[in-house]
Amino acid sequence: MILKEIQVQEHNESQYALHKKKFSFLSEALIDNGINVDKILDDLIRFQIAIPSWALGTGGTRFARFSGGGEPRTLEEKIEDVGMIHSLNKSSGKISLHIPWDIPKDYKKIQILSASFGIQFDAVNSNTFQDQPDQEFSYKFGSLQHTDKKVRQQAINHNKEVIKHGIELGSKSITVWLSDGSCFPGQLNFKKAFNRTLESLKEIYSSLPSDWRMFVEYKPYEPNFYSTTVGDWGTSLLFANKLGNQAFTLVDLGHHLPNTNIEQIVALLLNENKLGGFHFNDSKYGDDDLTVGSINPYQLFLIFNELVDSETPFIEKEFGWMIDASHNVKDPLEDLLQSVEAIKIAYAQALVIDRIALEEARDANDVVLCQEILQNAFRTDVRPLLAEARMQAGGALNPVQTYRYLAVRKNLISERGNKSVSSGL
Ligand SMILES: [Mn+2]
Repeated sequence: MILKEIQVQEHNESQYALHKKKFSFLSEALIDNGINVDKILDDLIRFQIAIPSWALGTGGTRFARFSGGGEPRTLEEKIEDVGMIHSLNKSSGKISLHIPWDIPKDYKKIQILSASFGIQFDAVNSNTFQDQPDQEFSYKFGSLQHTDKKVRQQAINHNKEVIKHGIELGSKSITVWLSDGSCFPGQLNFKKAFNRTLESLKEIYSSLPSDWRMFVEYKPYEPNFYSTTVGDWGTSLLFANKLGNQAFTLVDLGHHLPNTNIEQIVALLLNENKLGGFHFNDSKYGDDDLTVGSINPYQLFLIFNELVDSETPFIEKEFGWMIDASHNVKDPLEDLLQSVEAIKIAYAQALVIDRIALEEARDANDVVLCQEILQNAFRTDVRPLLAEARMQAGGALNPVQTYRYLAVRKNLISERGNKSVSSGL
Protein backbone atom coordinates (compact mmCIF):
# COMPACT_ATOMS: atom_id res chain seq x y z
CA MET A 1 0.00 0.00 0.00
CA ILE A 2 1.38 3.38 -1.00
CA LEU A 3 -0.02 6.59 0.46
CA LYS A 4 -0.57 9.60 -1.72
CA GLU A 5 0.30 12.99 -0.26
CA ILE A 6 -3.19 14.21 -1.12
CA GLN A 7 -4.75 11.58 1.19
CA VAL A 8 -2.63 12.84 4.07
CA GLN A 9 -3.40 16.47 3.27
CA GLU A 10 -7.12 15.86 3.06
CA HIS A 11 -7.10 14.37 6.52
CA ASN A 12 -4.96 17.26 7.80
CA GLU A 13 -7.58 19.74 6.68
CA SER A 14 -10.13 18.37 9.14
CA GLN A 15 -7.68 19.00 12.00
CA TYR A 16 -6.06 22.19 10.85
CA ALA A 17 -8.18 24.74 12.75
CA LEU A 18 -7.49 23.16 16.14
CA HIS A 19 -3.80 22.72 15.31
CA LYS A 20 -3.48 26.37 14.31
CA LYS A 21 -4.89 27.48 17.65
CA LYS A 22 -2.51 25.28 19.65
CA PHE A 23 0.52 26.19 17.55
CA SER A 24 -0.12 29.96 17.76
CA PHE A 25 -0.51 29.76 21.54
CA LEU A 26 2.76 27.81 21.98
CA SER A 27 4.86 29.72 19.46
CA GLU A 28 3.84 33.09 20.94
CA ALA A 29 4.92 31.93 24.40
CA LEU A 30 8.22 30.61 23.07
CA ILE A 31 8.95 33.75 21.05
CA ASP A 32 8.27 35.83 24.20
CA ASN A 33 11.02 33.78 25.86
CA GLY A 34 13.44 34.65 23.08
CA ILE A 35 13.25 31.29 21.32
CA ASN A 36 13.63 31.09 17.54
CA VAL A 37 10.62 28.95 16.61
CA ASP A 38 11.42 28.87 12.88
CA LYS A 39 14.84 27.41 13.62
CA ILE A 40 13.32 24.71 15.83
CA LEU A 41 10.86 23.82 13.06
CA ASP A 42 13.73 23.63 10.59
CA ASP A 43 15.76 21.40 12.95
CA LEU A 44 12.76 19.14 13.51
CA ILE A 45 12.15 18.76 9.77
CA ARG A 46 15.81 17.78 9.20
CA PHE A 47 16.04 15.28 12.06
CA GLN A 48 15.57 11.78 10.58
CA ILE A 49 15.45 8.56 12.58
CA ALA A 50 16.20 5.18 11.03
CA ILE A 51 13.66 2.39 11.21
CA PRO A 52 15.11 -1.08 11.79
CA SER A 53 13.99 -3.67 9.26
CA TRP A 54 13.36 -6.16 12.09
CA ALA A 55 10.75 -3.99 13.83
CA LEU A 56 8.25 -4.00 10.95
CA GLY A 57 6.85 -7.40 11.87
CA THR A 58 5.44 -8.42 15.23
CA GLY A 59 8.22 -9.19 17.65
CA GLY A 60 8.06 -12.26 19.78
CA THR A 61 9.18 -13.36 23.17
CA ARG A 62 10.82 -16.68 23.90
CA PHE A 63 7.33 -17.91 24.79
CA ALA A 64 5.16 -16.94 21.86
CA ARG A 65 4.67 -14.75 18.85
CA PHE A 66 1.28 -13.34 17.88
CA SER A 67 1.22 -12.00 14.35
CA GLY A 68 -1.00 -9.01 13.67
CA GLY A 69 -1.34 -9.83 9.97
CA GLY A 70 -0.20 -8.00 6.86
CA GLU A 71 3.45 -8.19 7.86
CA PRO A 72 6.08 -7.51 5.21
CA ARG A 73 7.25 -10.78 3.60
CA THR A 74 10.22 -9.44 1.65
CA LEU A 75 12.82 -6.71 1.80
CA GLU A 76 10.79 -4.83 -0.81
CA GLU A 77 7.72 -4.87 1.44
CA LYS A 78 9.79 -3.76 4.43
CA ILE A 79 10.99 -0.75 2.45
CA GLU A 80 7.38 -0.08 1.45
CA ASP A 81 6.41 -0.07 5.15
CA VAL A 82 9.17 2.37 6.05
CA GLY A 83 7.92 4.46 3.12
CA MET A 84 4.47 4.37 4.72
CA ILE A 85 5.84 5.58 8.07
CA HIS A 86 7.90 8.27 6.34
CA SER A 87 4.99 9.57 4.29
CA LEU A 88 3.05 10.08 7.53
CA ASN A 89 5.75 11.54 9.77
CA LYS A 90 8.41 12.78 7.27
CA SER A 91 10.98 11.84 9.92
CA SER A 92 11.84 8.26 9.01
CA GLY A 93 13.77 8.65 5.78
CA LYS A 94 16.23 5.89 6.71
CA ILE A 95 16.21 2.12 7.14
CA SER A 96 18.70 -0.01 9.05
CA LEU A 97 19.11 -3.48 7.54
CA HIS A 98 19.95 -6.71 9.22
CA ILE A 99 22.11 -9.28 7.42
CA PRO A 100 21.39 -12.12 6.68
CA TRP A 101 17.66 -11.43 7.17
CA ASP A 102 17.60 -8.72 4.50
CA ILE A 103 20.13 -9.64 1.83
CA PRO A 104 19.12 -7.79 -1.35
CA LYS A 105 18.94 -9.89 -4.51
CA ASP A 106 19.20 -6.89 -6.81
CA TYR A 107 20.93 -3.82 -5.31
CA LYS A 108 19.91 -1.48 -8.13
CA LYS A 109 16.24 -2.42 -7.85
CA ILE A 110 16.29 -1.99 -4.08
CA GLN A 111 17.97 1.40 -4.41
CA ILE A 112 15.43 2.60 -6.97
CA LEU A 113 12.58 1.41 -4.75
CA SER A 114 13.94 3.06 -1.60
CA ALA A 115 14.71 6.30 -3.46
CA SER A 116 11.10 6.38 -4.66
CA PHE A 117 10.08 6.69 -0.99
CA GLY A 118 12.91 9.11 -0.15
CA ILE A 119 14.63 6.49 2.01
CA GLN A 120 18.37 6.06 2.56
CA PHE A 121 20.29 3.20 4.12
CA ASP A 122 21.58 3.72 7.63
CA ALA A 123 23.93 1.35 9.49
CA VAL A 124 23.94 -2.31 8.43
CA ASN A 125 23.84 -4.88 11.22
CA SER A 126 25.75 -8.14 11.33
CA ASN A 127 24.44 -11.25 13.06
CA THR A 128 26.75 -13.73 14.75
CA PHE A 129 24.36 -14.40 17.62
CA GLN A 130 22.52 -17.23 15.88
CA ASP A 131 23.49 -20.03 13.50
CA GLN A 132 22.29 -19.85 9.89
CA PRO A 133 21.27 -23.08 8.11
CA ASP A 134 24.20 -23.03 5.68
CA GLN A 135 27.02 -22.12 8.04
CA GLU A 136 29.87 -24.48 8.85
CA PHE A 137 30.66 -23.65 12.48
CA SER A 138 28.35 -22.91 15.40
CA TYR A 139 28.30 -19.74 17.53
CA LYS A 140 27.10 -21.64 20.58
CA PHE A 141 30.22 -20.56 22.49
CA GLY A 142 30.65 -17.18 20.89
CA SER A 143 31.78 -15.72 17.59
CA LEU A 144 34.54 -13.09 17.57
CA GLN A 145 35.71 -14.29 21.01
CA HIS A 146 35.60 -18.02 20.18
CA THR A 147 38.49 -20.24 21.29
CA ASP A 148 38.66 -21.78 17.80
CA LYS A 149 40.23 -19.55 15.15
CA LYS A 150 38.07 -21.16 12.43
CA VAL A 151 34.86 -19.98 14.15
CA ARG A 152 36.30 -16.50 14.63
CA GLN A 153 37.30 -16.36 10.97
CA GLN A 154 33.78 -17.36 9.87
CA ALA A 155 32.33 -14.51 11.99
CA ILE A 156 34.93 -12.05 10.67
CA ASN A 157 34.11 -13.02 7.08
CA HIS A 158 30.39 -12.55 7.76
CA ASN A 159 31.01 -9.01 9.03
CA LYS A 160 33.13 -8.23 5.97
CA GLU A 161 30.31 -9.47 3.76
CA VAL A 162 27.83 -7.24 5.61
CA ILE A 163 30.07 -4.25 4.87
CA LYS A 164 30.09 -5.25 1.17
CA HIS A 165 26.26 -5.33 1.06
CA GLY A 166 26.24 -1.96 2.80
CA ILE A 167 28.63 -0.42 0.28
CA GLU A 168 26.37 -1.54 -2.58
CA LEU A 169 23.37 0.14 -0.94
CA GLY A 170 25.09 3.39 0.05
CA SER A 171 25.29 2.65 3.76
CA LYS A 172 28.15 4.29 5.69
CA SER A 173 28.35 2.32 8.92
CA ILE A 174 28.17 -1.12 10.48
CA THR A 175 26.83 -1.94 13.92
CA VAL A 176 28.46 -4.90 15.62
CA TRP A 177 26.53 -6.35 18.52
CA LEU A 178 27.94 -9.56 19.96
CA SER A 179 26.14 -11.99 22.21
CA ASP A 180 29.58 -13.37 23.13
CA GLY A 181 30.20 -14.02 26.80
CA SER A 182 29.71 -16.81 29.28
CA CYS A 183 26.89 -18.30 31.30
CA PHE A 184 28.87 -19.61 34.28
CA PRO A 185 31.82 -18.51 36.39
CA GLY A 186 35.02 -20.16 35.25
CA GLN A 187 33.75 -20.83 31.73
CA LEU A 188 35.74 -18.05 30.10
CA ASN A 189 39.18 -16.52 30.45
CA PHE A 190 38.09 -12.85 30.43
CA LYS A 191 41.44 -11.48 29.27
CA LYS A 192 41.84 -13.99 26.47
CA ALA A 193 38.23 -13.48 25.36
CA PHE A 194 38.76 -9.70 25.25
CA ASN A 195 42.01 -10.04 23.28
CA ARG A 196 40.57 -12.53 20.79
CA THR A 197 37.56 -10.23 20.26
CA LEU A 198 39.86 -7.25 19.74
CA GLU A 199 41.95 -9.16 17.21
CA SER A 200 38.78 -10.15 15.30
CA LEU A 201 37.36 -6.62 15.39
CA LYS A 202 40.67 -5.29 14.09
CA GLU A 203 40.41 -7.51 11.04
CA ILE A 204 36.85 -6.32 10.35
CA TYR A 205 37.89 -2.72 10.96
CA SER A 206 40.71 -3.04 8.42
CA SER A 207 38.15 -3.73 5.69
CA LEU A 208 36.12 -0.56 6.42
CA PRO A 209 36.07 2.01 3.60
CA SER A 210 37.69 5.27 4.74
CA ASP A 211 34.34 7.09 4.99
CA TRP A 212 32.69 4.33 7.05
CA ARG A 213 32.22 4.04 10.80
CA MET A 214 32.03 1.01 13.01
CA PHE A 215 29.64 1.07 15.99
CA VAL A 216 30.47 -1.24 18.88
CA GLU A 217 27.25 -1.95 20.78
CA TYR A 218 27.40 -3.13 24.39
CA LYS A 219 24.95 -5.06 26.56
CA PRO A 220 25.32 -6.24 30.17
CA TYR A 221 23.61 -9.64 29.95
CA GLU A 222 21.36 -11.89 27.86
CA PRO A 223 21.68 -14.29 26.14
CA ASN A 224 24.72 -14.91 28.32
CA PHE A 225 23.91 -14.60 32.01
CA TYR A 226 27.26 -14.44 33.77
CA SER A 227 29.50 -12.28 31.58
CA THR A 228 29.22 -10.43 28.29
CA THR A 229 32.46 -9.69 26.48
CA VAL A 230 31.30 -6.22 25.38
CA GLY A 231 29.28 -5.70 28.54
CA ASP A 232 29.26 -1.97 29.17
CA TRP A 233 30.15 1.41 27.71
CA GLY A 234 33.62 1.33 29.24
CA THR A 235 34.46 -1.93 27.47
CA SER A 236 32.98 -0.67 24.20
CA LEU A 237 35.02 2.52 24.52
CA LEU A 238 38.17 0.45 25.18
CA PHE A 239 37.58 -1.45 21.94
CA ALA A 240 36.72 1.72 20.01
CA ASN A 241 39.86 3.48 21.26
CA LYS A 242 42.07 0.55 20.39
CA LEU A 243 40.50 0.15 16.94
CA GLY A 244 40.95 3.74 15.76
CA ASN A 245 39.15 6.90 14.78
CA GLN A 246 36.50 5.15 12.67
CA ALA A 247 35.25 3.13 15.64
CA PHE A 248 32.63 4.44 18.08
CA THR A 249 30.43 3.33 20.95
CA LEU A 250 26.75 2.72 20.27
CA VAL A 251 24.30 3.31 23.11
CA ASP A 252 21.23 1.06 23.13
CA LEU A 253 19.02 2.51 25.86
CA GLY A 254 17.82 -0.94 26.95
CA HIS A 255 21.35 -2.30 27.33
CA HIS A 256 21.97 -1.04 30.85
CA LEU A 257 21.34 -2.36 34.31
CA PRO A 258 18.29 -0.74 35.98
CA ASN A 259 18.71 2.92 37.00
CA THR A 260 21.99 3.44 35.14
CA ASN A 261 22.63 7.13 34.47
CA ILE A 262 22.59 6.89 30.67
CA GLU A 263 22.67 10.65 30.13
CA GLN A 264 26.00 10.85 31.96
CA ILE A 265 27.40 8.07 29.74
CA VAL A 266 26.24 10.02 26.68
CA ALA A 267 27.88 13.21 27.96
CA LEU A 268 31.22 11.49 28.56
CA LEU A 269 31.17 9.72 25.18
CA LEU A 270 30.45 13.09 23.53
CA ASN A 271 33.35 14.56 25.47
CA GLU A 272 35.67 11.83 24.12
CA ASN A 273 34.25 12.23 20.58
CA LYS A 274 33.42 8.53 20.69
CA LEU A 275 29.63 8.52 20.57
CA GLY A 276 28.56 6.67 17.43
CA GLY A 277 24.83 6.62 17.77
CA PHE A 278 21.76 5.20 19.44
CA HIS A 279 19.40 2.34 19.48
CA PHE A 280 16.33 3.96 20.97
CA ASN A 281 13.81 1.95 22.97
CA ASP A 282 12.43 1.94 26.49
CA SER A 283 12.40 -0.56 29.32
CA LYS A 284 11.30 -1.10 32.87
CA TYR A 285 13.29 -4.16 33.90
CA GLY A 286 15.78 -5.34 31.29
CA ASP A 287 16.22 -5.18 27.54
CA ASP A 288 12.46 -4.91 27.11
CA ASP A 289 12.58 -3.17 23.69
CA LEU A 290 9.40 -1.24 24.47
CA THR A 291 8.16 1.80 22.57
CA VAL A 292 10.51 4.76 23.01
CA GLY A 293 9.26 7.13 25.70
CA SER A 294 6.58 4.75 26.97
CA ILE A 295 8.19 4.15 30.37
CA ASN A 296 10.73 6.86 31.05
CA PRO A 297 10.33 9.96 28.86
CA TYR A 298 12.24 12.11 31.36
CA GLN A 299 15.38 10.04 30.88
CA LEU A 300 15.04 10.45 27.12
CA PHE A 301 14.73 14.20 27.58
CA LEU A 302 17.83 14.28 29.80
CA ILE A 303 19.79 12.40 27.11
CA PHE A 304 18.74 14.99 24.51
CA ASN A 305 19.67 17.72 26.95
CA GLU A 306 23.25 16.40 26.76
CA LEU A 307 23.11 15.99 22.98
CA VAL A 308 21.91 19.54 22.37
CA ASP A 309 24.48 20.98 24.79
CA SER A 310 27.42 21.01 22.43
CA GLU A 311 29.57 23.30 20.32
CA THR A 312 28.72 21.48 17.10
CA PRO A 313 25.15 22.13 15.93
CA PHE A 314 23.15 19.06 16.86
CA ILE A 315 21.75 18.48 13.41
CA GLU A 316 25.22 18.34 11.84
CA LYS A 317 26.42 15.52 14.07
CA GLU A 318 26.76 12.33 12.11
CA PHE A 319 25.31 9.94 14.63
CA GLY A 320 23.37 6.83 13.85
CA TRP A 321 19.86 7.62 15.08
CA MET A 322 18.15 4.26 15.11
CA ILE A 323 15.22 2.63 16.81
CA ASP A 324 15.71 -0.87 18.19
CA ALA A 325 12.35 -1.96 19.50
CA SER A 326 10.08 -4.84 18.71
CA HIS A 327 7.32 -6.51 20.62
CA ASN A 328 4.21 -8.49 20.76
CA VAL A 329 1.01 -6.57 21.34
CA LYS A 330 0.96 -3.47 19.12
CA ASP A 331 0.66 -2.87 15.40
CA PRO A 332 4.38 -2.49 14.59
CA LEU A 333 3.85 0.51 12.32
CA GLU A 334 1.78 2.38 14.92
CA ASP A 335 4.43 1.52 17.50
CA LEU A 336 7.20 2.95 15.30
CA LEU A 337 5.19 6.13 14.70
CA GLN A 338 4.88 6.51 18.48
CA SER A 339 8.61 5.89 18.98
CA VAL A 340 9.69 8.48 16.42
CA GLU A 341 7.25 10.97 17.95
CA ALA A 342 8.70 10.38 21.44
CA ILE A 343 12.27 10.93 20.22
CA LYS A 344 11.35 14.15 18.50
CA ILE A 345 9.38 15.40 21.52
CA ALA A 346 12.49 14.89 23.68
CA TYR A 347 14.58 16.70 21.08
CA ALA A 348 12.17 19.65 20.85
CA GLN A 349 11.97 19.90 24.65
CA ALA A 350 15.76 19.98 24.83
CA LEU A 351 15.78 22.76 22.23
CA VAL A 352 13.58 24.99 24.43
CA ILE A 353 15.85 24.72 27.50
CA ASP A 354 17.25 28.11 28.49
CA ARG A 355 20.87 26.96 28.21
CA ILE A 356 22.49 30.22 29.25
CA ALA A 357 20.37 30.46 32.40
CA LEU A 358 21.06 26.78 33.16
CA GLU A 359 24.81 27.24 32.91
CA GLU A 360 24.65 30.34 35.14
CA ALA A 361 22.56 28.50 37.71
CA ARG A 362 25.06 25.62 37.67
CA ASP A 363 28.01 27.98 38.17
CA ALA A 364 26.17 29.60 41.08
CA ASN A 365 25.30 26.18 42.57
CA ASP A 366 21.64 27.15 42.49
CA VAL A 367 20.36 23.59 42.54
CA VAL A 368 16.70 24.56 42.74
CA LEU A 369 16.94 26.86 39.73
CA CYS A 370 18.74 24.18 37.69
CA GLN A 371 15.84 21.82 38.24
CA GLU A 372 13.28 24.55 37.53
CA ILE A 373 14.92 25.34 34.19
CA LEU A 374 15.13 21.71 33.08
CA GLN A 375 11.64 20.81 34.17
CA ASN A 376 10.12 23.96 32.66
CA ALA A 377 11.35 22.67 29.32
CA PHE A 378 10.32 19.07 30.00
CA ARG A 379 6.82 20.12 30.98
CA THR A 380 6.31 22.25 27.89
CA ASP A 381 3.86 20.54 25.56
CA VAL A 382 5.91 20.80 22.36
CA ARG A 383 3.64 18.57 20.27
CA PRO A 384 2.22 21.49 18.22
CA LEU A 385 5.82 22.21 17.10
CA LEU A 386 6.19 18.64 15.87
CA ALA A 387 2.82 18.73 14.12
CA GLU A 388 3.65 22.03 12.42
CA ALA A 389 7.06 20.73 11.27
CA ARG A 390 5.47 17.56 9.91
CA MET A 391 2.76 19.48 8.10
CA GLN A 392 5.31 21.86 6.55
CA ALA A 393 7.27 18.83 5.33
CA GLY A 394 4.15 17.30 3.75
CA GLY A 395 3.34 14.79 6.48
CA ALA A 396 0.36 14.21 8.74
CA LEU A 397 -0.64 16.51 11.61
CA ASN A 398 -1.44 13.37 13.58
CA PRO A 399 0.31 10.30 12.08
CA VAL A 400 -1.32 7.55 14.19
CA GLN A 401 -4.79 9.01 13.72
CA THR A 402 -4.25 9.35 9.96
CA TYR A 403 -2.91 5.79 9.77
CA ARG A 404 -6.10 4.53 11.40
CA TYR A 405 -8.36 6.81 9.38
CA LEU A 406 -6.87 5.47 6.15
CA ALA A 407 -7.22 1.87 7.45
CA VAL A 408 -3.63 1.08 6.53
CA ARG A 409 -3.40 -2.22 8.42
CA LYS A 410 -6.63 -3.49 6.92
CA ASN A 411 -5.26 -2.72 3.46
CA LEU A 412 -1.96 -4.42 4.24
CA ILE A 413 -3.75 -7.54 5.43
CA SER A 414 -5.82 -7.70 2.24
CA GLU A 415 -2.61 -7.28 0.18
CA ARG A 416 -0.37 -9.67 2.10
CA GLY A 417 -2.71 -11.95 3.98
CA ASN A 418 -3.42 -12.50 7.62
CA LYS A 419 -0.70 -15.03 8.23
CA SER A 420 2.31 -13.37 6.62
CA VAL A 421 5.44 -13.67 8.71
CA SER A 422 8.22 -11.17 8.61
CA SER A 423 11.79 -12.47 8.54
CA GLY A 424 13.74 -11.82 11.68
CA LEU A 425 13.58 -12.90 15.26
MN1 LIG B 1 20.41 -2.72 19.88
